[in-house]
Amino acid sequence: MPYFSFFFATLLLFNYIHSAQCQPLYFAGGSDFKSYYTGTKKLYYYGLLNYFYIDLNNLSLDGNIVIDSSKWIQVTKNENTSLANWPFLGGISNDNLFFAKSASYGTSAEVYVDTFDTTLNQWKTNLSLTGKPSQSFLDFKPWITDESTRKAYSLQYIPGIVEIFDTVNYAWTNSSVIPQTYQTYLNLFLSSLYGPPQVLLSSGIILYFSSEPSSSTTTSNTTSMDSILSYNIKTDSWQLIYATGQIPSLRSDYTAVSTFDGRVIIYGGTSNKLPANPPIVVLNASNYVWSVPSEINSAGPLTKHTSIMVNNYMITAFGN
Ligand SMILES: *[C@@H]1O[C@H](CO)[C@@H](O)[C@H](O)[C@H]1NC(C)=O
Ligand SMILES: *[C@@H]1O[C@H](CO)[C@@H](O)[C@H](O)[C@H]1NC(C)=O
Ligand SMILES: *[C@@H]1O[C@H](CO)[C@@H](O)[C@H](O)[C@H]1NC(C)=O
Ligand SMILES: *[C@@H]1O[C@H](CO)[C@@H](O)[C@H](O)[C@H]1NC(C)=O
Ligand SMILES: *[C@@H]1O[C@H](CO)[C@@H](O)[C@H](O)[C@H]1NC(C)=O
Ligand SMILES: CC(=O)N[C@H]1CO[C@H](CO)[C@@H](O)[C@@H]1O
Repeated sequence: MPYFSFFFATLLLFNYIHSAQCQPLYFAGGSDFKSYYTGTKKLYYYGLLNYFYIDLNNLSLDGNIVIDSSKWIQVTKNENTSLANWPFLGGISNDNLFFAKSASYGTSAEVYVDTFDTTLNQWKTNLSLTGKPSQSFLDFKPWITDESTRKAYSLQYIPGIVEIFDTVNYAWTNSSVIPQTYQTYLNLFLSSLYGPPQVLLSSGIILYFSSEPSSSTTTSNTTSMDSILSYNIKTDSWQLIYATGQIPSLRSDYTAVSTFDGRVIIYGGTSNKLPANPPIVVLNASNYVWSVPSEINSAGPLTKHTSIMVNNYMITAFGN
């Protein structure tokens, strides 16, 4: 399958600063960095201690390139901005990053949202919001944005709903509750503290991928990624999808991205304390068949990294 090399190129970001820093234990797990590709062709990396971007307007991605920290353009954090672990993209031009934070866990009484406008380089703190998220909103759970409606989605374990934030009107809503019959699977999709890895397909379906339990106290009956929880943002409905083909083993700390031609690439992670093998597996999102591509210039295993699609390239950075 030589076509695959077209879709997969690794952009190595050598990180001189980050490795010298010690992240607080609290935030261990998952990738310390999240990546965002804005409507203005800037690639943002957000970590709790480091926030910068790379301007891709003048950068050719054809071929493996190394971008050292001299090409990182640092963003100044606002002292009053919340340290949200998982920002999300949004705004009219999809060039704003949003930071939703709850003042104390397990209550929605004080959830506030800050935003950074990447075009104006401007922070706005404590936006005025309509509505609020559900009772047990956990602000470190992943978000995914629909760049056509500018709404962002975050799956929450309790009560088993998706919180929806309209990034133009600053309004909270929520999905229907996951049907009782799928509740037993919820553990599997949310057993990784910082998960689940997720993609939004152009059809409006969010796929949530299962993860290996991150602690020994959680057990799962499944050892493969054959079942995929899906939420349709257009019909507000849930479905459990059974995938076939070369089903990958259950893993943790991997990344999932969707390509423009309807495939999902999962990459890296850890399985049973070893590098997940094979490191790259592709899901055809039309028929839900997994396959293992043959790679050219394999990037090898990686875990706790961040990946994002930029045009036809999956750009992976950080991790170990
Ligand atoms: C892109 O490259 C052109 C020509 O080299 C230069 O004039 C321009 O300032 C660059 N833009 C950015 C954003 O670096
Ligand atoms: C942070 O908040 C304080 C108190 O409201 C204010 O004086 C200060 O200007 C704010 N800093 C920034 C960078 O907005
Ligand atoms: C946000 O603003 C509200 C009032 O609009 C205020 O009660 C609350 O304390 C503010 N929160 C933060 C974290 O600044
Ligand atoms: C997992 O296995 C246990 C014990 O074998 C069983 O009680 C439980 O119902 C199973 N869970 C699922 C989701 O199949
Ligand atoms: C994905 O599945 C669809 C529907 O079965 C099929 O038409 C298409 O060829 C498949 N794509 C690849 C790359 O195998
Ligand atoms: C858990 C929760 O907050 N559920 C809410 C979801 O939104 C509907 C209205 O659309 C509310 O009635 C629910 O209470």
